[in-house]
Amino acid sequence: MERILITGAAGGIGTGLRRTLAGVYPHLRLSDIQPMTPAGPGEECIPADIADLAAVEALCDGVDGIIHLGGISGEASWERILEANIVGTRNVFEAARRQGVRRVIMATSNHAVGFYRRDQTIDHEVPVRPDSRYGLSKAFGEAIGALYADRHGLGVLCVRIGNYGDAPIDKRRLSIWISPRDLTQLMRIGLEHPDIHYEIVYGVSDNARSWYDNSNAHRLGYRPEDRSEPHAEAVLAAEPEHASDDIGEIYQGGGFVVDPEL
Ligand code: 15L
Repeated sequence: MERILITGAAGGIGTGLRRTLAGVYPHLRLSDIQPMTPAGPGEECIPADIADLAAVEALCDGVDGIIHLGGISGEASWERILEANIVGTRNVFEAARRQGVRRVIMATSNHAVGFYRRDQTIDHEVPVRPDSRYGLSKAFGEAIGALYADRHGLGVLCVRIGNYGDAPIDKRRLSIWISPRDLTQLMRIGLEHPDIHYEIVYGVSDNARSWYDNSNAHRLGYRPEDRSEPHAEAVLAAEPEHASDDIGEIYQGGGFVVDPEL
């Protein structure tokens, strides 16, 4: 793996990966529709809109692997989700195929399965239960990844990312938090593991309150180094009271299960 393309490089995860992947691969090609901080050593910045297939095809020229973070990272109108997350993700896979890219890491989300209840433990084989238009677009990303793996031989790792950050920020995130170094480890597995055809894993640290059976990630060699539990006391002390009929408290997706437009 010499040249890695990161879409959505200006976002929180993209910015973090620029730091933690620096020097790991000889060349990072960074792209976003939003302004990016200037390229450092081993980086190049190419602004692009992933809804533009020709632009994405040009981005994929000479690329060995893609970390696809681009698109909208939360709930939004159908029109915006369709363009950025459905058309954009289709363009990334199609451009990868045309340019002979070997690996694609699809940054999917806990919201692809956010309508599972918090009293359930789910693994990578459960049917998707999206909690939002956003979650549905991530389920689409997982499905198109399967199609391009099975039909065209791309190696695809779908990472259902929980909540990325330096520390868990609330009670729900104690269950789904992932630290920067743990997510970096998963990205490296996706790019470097010799036998990835099509896999789904959960992008979470070693959290005692996890809702996930992440054995598929462990099978691929994932050994998370961080845990949310040392943060639990402080996080829970700061958590506001929830109303007893708060539907977001029942489901893993939290507030995403309630449509803000209805
Ligand atoms: C996500 O998928 C979002 O991209 C992120 O912004 C958070 O909302 C996260 O899920 C979460 O569930 O905390």
